[in-house]
This record gives sequence, C-alpha cells and structure tokens, in this order.
Amino acid sequence: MDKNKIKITIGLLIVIVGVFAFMNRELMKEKGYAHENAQVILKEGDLEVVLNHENIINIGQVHFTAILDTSTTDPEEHTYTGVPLKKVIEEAGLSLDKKEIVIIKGVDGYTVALSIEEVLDEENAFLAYAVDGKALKPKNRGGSGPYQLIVRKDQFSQRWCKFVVEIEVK
Ligand SMILES: Nc1nc2c(c(=O)[nH]1)N[C@H]1C(S)=C(S)[C@@H](COP(=O)(O)O)O[C@H]1N2
Ligand SMILES: [Mo]
Repeated sequence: MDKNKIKITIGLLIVIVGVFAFMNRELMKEKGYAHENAQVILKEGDLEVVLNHENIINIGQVHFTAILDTSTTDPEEHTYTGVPLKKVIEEAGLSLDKKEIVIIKGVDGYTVALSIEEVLDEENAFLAYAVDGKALKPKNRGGSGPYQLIVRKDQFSQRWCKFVVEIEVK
C-alpha cells in the first residue's frame, strides 16, 4: 500500500470512530435526560413513547413486599411502592401480543430480559419508585431509582434493574 492509501484509510477510520462516538453520546444524552427527569422510554419496533412520573403514578400505585438479597446484605423484606410492569407497557399503548421478551435497561447500560409470562404475572414484575415509604433516589444521589425493576419471584436481585430508563417489547 502506498503512503496516500494508508493516510486515507487512517483518516476514514478516525471519521468512523468519531461518528460512532457522537451517536453513542446522543444516545447517552437521551437516557441521561430520561433518568434525570424521572422518565421512562418505551419501545416497540420504531415506536417510542415517553412516560413521565405523573403518567406512571396515574396507573395506580400498589404496595407490595419483596425480599432484597444482594452480595453485600442478608435477605431482608422491604415494602415497595410502584406499578405492575404490564400496566406500564399498556399505559404506553404498546402491545404484548405475539411478543417474546421485554428488555429493561438502566442508565448505566445494565440490561435485564423478562419473558412475556413473567411480565403478564402482575404479582411478579413491578416498576417501583419507593421503598419503605421513601422515594427511590436517582443514581447520582446514591439511590437505585428513580425507577427500579422488582422481580419478586427472583430469589436473588441480579435482575432487579436499578435506574430504569428504557423498556422495550420484542
Ligand atoms: N442498573 C443496574 N442494576 C443492577 C445492577 C447494576 O450494576 N446496574 N446490578 C445487579 C446486581 S448483580 C445486584 S446483586 C443487585 C444489587 O446490586 P447492589 O448491591 O450493587 O445494589 O442489583 C442488580 N441491578
Ligand atoms: Mo450481584
């Protein structure tokens, strides 16, 4: 390869990396915005619906207990406040018909998948916004919120996605 070709190749690579970095930054901005404003982005194919805190509260809050068990704590029962995940999806006008999974993402990129059966179980999968009567704080204030996925029937809390910003049905 002559020097010019090498230069052009390197130049192209720099542009490509730059474009991806920019796209990623735009993506992070969108999720960061949702996180800071207590919004959740719901997706189904090309359709995107944003729910804010008022929309989520209007679904009708429920109180439920769940056992929190992390690597650093012993199992403890807590009372959470939130809404069944299924109702959040319905509130956004999305359909679970003929879908296979629901993918939940945190602002830190943490991703959890639930089967449709798990989502349809209104005693199992919840989007919580308070624990023991206190609002879940966002990440920068040391909390696990403003929204956290609670999967009551999971013995360990790996799938309890903190800082939820996106819910996609597939
Ligand atoms: N967004 C997000 N949610 C998450 C995680 C994470 O890194 N990011 N870690 C998971 C794991 S492995 C556990 S055990 C629980 C509790 O994690 P913590 O003890 O760090 O709060 O949160 C789960 N949810
Ligand atoms: Mo963990």
